[in-house]
Amino acid sequence: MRFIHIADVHLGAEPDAGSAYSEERPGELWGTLERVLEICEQERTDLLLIAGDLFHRQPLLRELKEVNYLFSELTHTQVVLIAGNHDHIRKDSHYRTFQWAENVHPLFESRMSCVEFPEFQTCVYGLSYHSREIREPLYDRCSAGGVRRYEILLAHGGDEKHIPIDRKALGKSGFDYIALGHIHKPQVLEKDRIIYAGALESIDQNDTGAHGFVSGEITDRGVRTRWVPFAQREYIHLQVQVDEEDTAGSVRKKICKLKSEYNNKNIFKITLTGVRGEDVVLDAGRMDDVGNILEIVDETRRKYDLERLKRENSGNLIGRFIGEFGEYDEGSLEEQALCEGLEALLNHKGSQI
Ligand SMILES: [Mn+2]
Repeated sequence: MRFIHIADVHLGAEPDAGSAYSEERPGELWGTLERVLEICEQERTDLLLIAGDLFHRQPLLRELKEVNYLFSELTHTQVVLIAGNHDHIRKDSHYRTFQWAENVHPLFESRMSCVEFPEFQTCVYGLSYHSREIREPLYDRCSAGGVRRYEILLAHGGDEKHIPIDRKALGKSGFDYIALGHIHKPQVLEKDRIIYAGALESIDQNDTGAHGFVSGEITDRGVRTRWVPFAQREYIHLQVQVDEEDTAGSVRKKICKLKSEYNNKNIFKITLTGVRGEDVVLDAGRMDDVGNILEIVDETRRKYDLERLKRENSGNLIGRFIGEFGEYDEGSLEEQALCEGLEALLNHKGSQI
C-alpha cells in the first residue's frame, strides 16, 4: 500500500499580503496541491492522507467544490482528511453538509472514528476539531483497533492549546503510521512511523527551510517513508556583511549576488551587519526592488573618524561625549554605546541647522 501524507495546505491564506509577490501566493497554494494530486495520479498512490488545516479558515462552498473536483479526478487514489484548528467544523461550516466525491473520506467527527479500505487492507483513524482550541490530550489514550492489517492514525496538534501530544504514548499506540499535522516545520518524531509532514508551502516568513510532503509504503516488512521537498518557494534569511568601503550601490550588488545562489522564487529576509562608512546612507527601502525581498534589517554600525569629530567639536557636547570614552575593544559594548550616542547627537545637531 502506497500513501502520500500532506498537512497544513492552508488554502485561502494570503501570506505577506501587500508585498510584490504576495498576489501570486494564494494561487500557488492551490497550484502546489494540484501538483501533489498529479503525483498521486502518476504513481497510482493508494491513499492521500491530509492531516488537517487543508483550509486556512472556514472553507467557502465554492472552494469545497473546487477541491472536491480535483480529488474526484483521481482515478486510483482514496483521500482521507480531518479538519484542524484553522478549518475547524463550526456550527455553520460547509464541511457539515458538503457531498464529497466517492473517493473522498472525511473523518469529521469530534471523536475518533475510522474508515476501512479492504482493497489494500488498511484502516485510517482520526478525529476533527470542532473548536479553535482543544486542550485535552485526545491522542494519548487512543490505540489501533486491530481492524485491518495496516492501521494509520491521522492527527492534528501537538502544542498546549491544540491537543498536546505525548510522544511515548503515541509510540505505544500500535499504529503502523501516524500522519501528523499542525506543526509547520517538517519533523520526524519516530523514524518511518510518526511524522509531521510540515506545511505543504510555507505560509509564514519565520517558517524557513524546505517544505513538501511524505511519501510512504507499507508492506509486510513494515513502513518505509521519504520526505519529498515540493514547495515552490522557501523563506530564506541571509546576512550580508557590510564594510567601510561599501556604498548603497555596492551593498545592493552584494545582496543580488548572494540571492543568485538560490532559487530565484525564494523569498528573502536580509540582515545587514558589519560597519558602514560615516557618510553612507543605506536606504533599505530602496533595495527591495532587487526582487522577492520581504525585509531588509539594517544592523550595521557606523564607522566614525573620531579624531576629526573630536577636533571639530571641541567645546560642545559631542566633543565632550567622545572624550568620555577611553580605550575600548572593537565590537565592545563601549564602542556600541559611543556609536549610538554619537549618531543621536549628530542627528540632533543636523536637525538644528
Ligand atoms: Mn493547525
